[in-house]
Amino acid sequence: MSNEFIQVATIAGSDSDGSAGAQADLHSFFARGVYGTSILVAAVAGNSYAIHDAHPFPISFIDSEFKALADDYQIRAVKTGMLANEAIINCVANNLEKYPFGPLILDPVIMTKFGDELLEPEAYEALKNRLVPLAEVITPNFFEQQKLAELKIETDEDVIHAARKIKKLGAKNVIAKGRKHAENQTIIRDFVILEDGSEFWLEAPFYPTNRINGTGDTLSAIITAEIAKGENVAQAIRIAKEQVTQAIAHPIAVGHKFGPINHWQITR
Ligand code: PXL
Repeated sequence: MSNEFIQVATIAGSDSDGSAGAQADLHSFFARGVYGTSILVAAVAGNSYAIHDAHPFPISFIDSEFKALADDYQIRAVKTGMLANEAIINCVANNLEKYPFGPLILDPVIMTKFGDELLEPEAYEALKNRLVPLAEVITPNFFEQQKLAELKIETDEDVIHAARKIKKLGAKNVIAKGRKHAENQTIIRDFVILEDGSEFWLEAPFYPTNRINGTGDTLSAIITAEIAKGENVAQAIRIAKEQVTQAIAHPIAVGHKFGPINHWQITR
């Protein structure tokens, strides 16, 4: 009786302006009708201009957060966001190996699309060796594809090559998120490889707006919610992509520069 309502967790940093990180994840979980918990591993002082400061939390405290949830709640799927450093990655991997939190949706946050670093370079190996092999789904952006696959990406063929390399690192399903790279571009394409080896491009219109903070966080959070509800991975990815597109298509006026996407557009 006590844990029938579907529960999920985000393991992430707090973003003070609410546009990304744990805050965006919790908005997304709420919007898709699942109960969201949050294991915070760091806090960021950010606004729509930039990230101005960041502090990782103590490992013993992160362990306590895992234990508190594991002792009482039944987490059916879990996602990660900003993990800041190697010690936190190892702590998260240890706890995910210890507690049954369900499938892991790994948003391998290394750098934001605006170029802010959210993971120390010394931690890349731990990310690859400890967390990628645990991932049911991994959602690298352009920078993260280059770092994880250790290659420079210029063409569609490079994206395909990188995604295949990342799958070989042990992630079951890969979404290599696309980016805008040409002035006249009207479509953004993500490349997907599913566990069974099937591959496809997922397309969405490009909207010329600065209000795109939290796009990747929201995509991976919605995938987490849908997988917790029992959707298959391919359908979870399609739902997430559609919902995020709506949240970008109808911007809200918050902040002066790179504002948040609109989570009120995410429907159940
Ligand atoms: O969107 C990436 C991201 C993740 N987590 C935190 C952030 C950001 C971007 O600003 O602040 C805490």
